[in-house]
Amino acid sequence: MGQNHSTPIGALPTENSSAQSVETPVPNIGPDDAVIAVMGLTGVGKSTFISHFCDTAVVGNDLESCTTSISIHTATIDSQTVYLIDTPGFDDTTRTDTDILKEIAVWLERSYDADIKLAGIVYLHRIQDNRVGGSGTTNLHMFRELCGASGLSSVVLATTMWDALPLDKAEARERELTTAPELWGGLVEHGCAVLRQDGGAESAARIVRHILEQRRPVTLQLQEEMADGLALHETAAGGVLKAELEAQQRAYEEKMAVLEGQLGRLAAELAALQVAQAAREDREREDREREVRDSEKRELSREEVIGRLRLELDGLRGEVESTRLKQERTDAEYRDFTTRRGKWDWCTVM
Ligand SMILES: Nc1nc2c(ncn2[C@@H]2O[C@H](COP(=O)(O)OP(=O)(O)OP(=O)(O)O)[C@@H](O)[C@H]2O)c(=O)[nH]1
Ligand SMILES: [Mg+2]
Repeated sequence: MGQNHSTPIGALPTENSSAQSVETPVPNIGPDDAVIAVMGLTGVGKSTFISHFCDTAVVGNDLESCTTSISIHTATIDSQTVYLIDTPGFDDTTRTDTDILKEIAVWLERSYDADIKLAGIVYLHRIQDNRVGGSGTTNLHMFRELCGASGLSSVVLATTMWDALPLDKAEARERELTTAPELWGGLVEHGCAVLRQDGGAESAARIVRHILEQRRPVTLQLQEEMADGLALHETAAGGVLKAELEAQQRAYEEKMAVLEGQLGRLAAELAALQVAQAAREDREREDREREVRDSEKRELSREEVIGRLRLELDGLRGEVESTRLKQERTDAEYRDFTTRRGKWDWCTVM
């Protein structure tokens, strides 16, 4: 493995490639050189795989998709020049699978036009992802259609991250992967080799050598379809993604209908609550008004009582006054009587 360099082709158009110029779509590849594409979901270790041969590959972290456009990395393996094509991973955190397939398809179309044949494809998969669900299944299906039946024999399915699992578990997952028809079983039947990327540069070299030894340059089904003038969405691989998108669209629409139903029910409940709230506020307002009226009434009756009491008091005062007058009169009469009695005493006849 000697002189290495990469040729980024970030300027590649993602649509209608023939209408745009591309700075350096592919290096000057000779008939004895080998071109190997490395594909798979995002984060499976594609750039890491290439970095075992060239220091030009940019490895990402576990959280975000790293490789955003196709780049070509040149390495010399067993005295042979090998061009390793790093591809953006499917199931990207920021781009759709259709967008990524477009980018790969444009590159494949251009290399086909330039009469460059792939020596093979390394399709990487993390061994801990034994359940290839959702986007993984779609990607696998799309990959199968991208290669076509004859292209599959030039594919190595390689599992990465063996250090992330105990060996017995990793081996059990590998068995499940390679035998389940909906996983790799069907691909293996069509001639895909299954190898382990479990030993860094050593196992990576083993995988590349396996492809080089096949000496079976391949034209992929997608390349043939596009050469026949099909648009990407009319190709089998594009059709898989289109069907997936349509299924997703239907699922979204169904979910939307359910959500809209829930929204309608909630809106009706809210309207009923608002009516009840308004009625309660009306009642409370009426209660408050009644209370004010009652208290006014109470105020009134208190004034009446006070007036009555005043009258009674006045009556009593009158009575007291007349009693006092009577008393004074009585006192005066008494005094008068006493005086007169004294006189009478004095006049008593002996
Ligand atoms: N433990 C372990 N980590 C690995 C292995 N291979 C890759 N990684 C780590 O996985 C992360 C993603 O690796 P990349 O090589 O960037 O993955 P990629 O497939 O190129 O990802 P995209 O460019 O986003 O499509 C990095 O942190 C790597 O260090 C492996 O075999 N074992
Ligand atoms: Mg990468």
